[in-house]
Amino acid sequence: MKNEDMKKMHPGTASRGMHRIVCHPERREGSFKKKIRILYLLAILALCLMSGCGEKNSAVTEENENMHITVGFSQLGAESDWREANTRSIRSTLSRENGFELLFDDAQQKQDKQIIAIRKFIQQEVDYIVLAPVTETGWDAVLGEAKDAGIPVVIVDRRVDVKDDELFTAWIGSDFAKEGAVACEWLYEYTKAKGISASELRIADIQGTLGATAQIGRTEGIKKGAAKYGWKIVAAEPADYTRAKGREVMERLLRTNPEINVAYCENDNEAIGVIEAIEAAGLKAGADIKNGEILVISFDAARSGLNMVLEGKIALDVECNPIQGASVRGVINSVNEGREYEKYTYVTEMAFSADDTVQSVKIGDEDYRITTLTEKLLEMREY
Ligand code: GZL
Repeated sequence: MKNEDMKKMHPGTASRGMHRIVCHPERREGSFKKKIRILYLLAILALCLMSGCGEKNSAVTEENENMHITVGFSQLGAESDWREANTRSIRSTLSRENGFELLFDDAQQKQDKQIIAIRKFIQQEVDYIVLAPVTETGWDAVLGEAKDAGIPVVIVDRRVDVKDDELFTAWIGSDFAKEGAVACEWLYEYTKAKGISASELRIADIQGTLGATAQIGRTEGIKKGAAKYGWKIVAAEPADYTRAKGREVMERLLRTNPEINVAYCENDNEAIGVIEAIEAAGLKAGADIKNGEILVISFDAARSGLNMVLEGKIALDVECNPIQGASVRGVINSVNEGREYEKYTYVTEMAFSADDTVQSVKIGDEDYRITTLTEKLLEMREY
């Protein structure tokens, strides 16, 4: 091709002789162009591959999505430190990284909202439902609907009282009657060691949400203790596990029953409200009943309650363990893979006291250890 012609083809090209092996601009241009074209083609190919892979990726993502186990979690509320720790435990365990897609609903302590949430999960065709029921009764119909839809239901924390226990797949939670018994056996041993006779005790039972398994078990505990040891329960009122209600109920009871010397609070948030009421009345929360202090017993052993134990304002805090996520995940994975699993799983729990007067109590044949709380122990706790 003539030089002039080549110029026309490739403006800006020049040749410096046809025999030297140089990288002619036009050839460079041609090869440059070719390289660009090749790069361009490679880029397109890569894009196709990418998009193809993208499709594949999206297919894989799609497949991954499909591999995620979808779980609808109906949590009863956010009324206490315990409840928030329970929610954190389950939400952090049923995570996307662990292969779950979690739909969460907070029912603000209303059963009808929980029933609506469960029906919504059924419509969304989730793979599993986790239910933390606000009270024991009223679940037969909606659990029947979940069963008819082929959706296994895992109950956490409180129990459901249903005609057919095949309406739920498994339950994970605490032995609330035992929690109540531990508190009462400690109260008996403690007052005996301090020379306080049973007939001197005037107990206010600040109850949890009426009809909740925790309330039923803990209230049963103090009733049995009173009958067994001759204590007098001068008042029993629900405070819905909240600090505000605990304070309101105790302020009223101190006015109507000034002889109260034991406050049996069915969770830490109530106990903190009760202590506020005691102090607002110019009284003192402590264990020295003989000198007019009001001995406070609590449940949950959340950090907020244990801080009060360290301050000597709560004499005994019986743990109720909210860390249930791993057990829930275990049951769901077992069901998913057709493996054996326990229908009922009890979480492990302890009891913490402000001093070492009582180091263990007898619960049936068991020597149940009472742990004297220290700063160090508190630092090590998860919630
Ligand atoms: C107990 C749980 C109770 C806690 C409260 O398992 O149901 O509900 O004791 C919570 O703190 O509100």
